[in-house]
Amino acid sequence: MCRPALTRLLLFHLLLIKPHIAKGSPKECEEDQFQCRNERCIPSIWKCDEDDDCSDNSDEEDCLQQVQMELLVQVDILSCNNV
Ligand SMILES: [Ca+2]
Repeated sequence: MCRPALTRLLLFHLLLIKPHIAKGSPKECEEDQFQCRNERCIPSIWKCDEDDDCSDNSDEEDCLQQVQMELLVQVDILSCNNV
């Protein structure tokens, strides 16, 4: 069965459970910096560059979420095309 609506609902939930992506905590870091989970500050451009700049890999973890969401969209498309 092709259920793209269900997949979109799933994507919506994924966005809801990761609210800190858009929060951009200005606590200690500059505006153009990303704050790691260990409170370290790195330049935003170091985020999602497949290199562990935070030493706890938190600058790369949000990227995995994006990849997962892109995969879900692809599965959505593929499952509809293959029916
Ligand atoms: Ca990085």
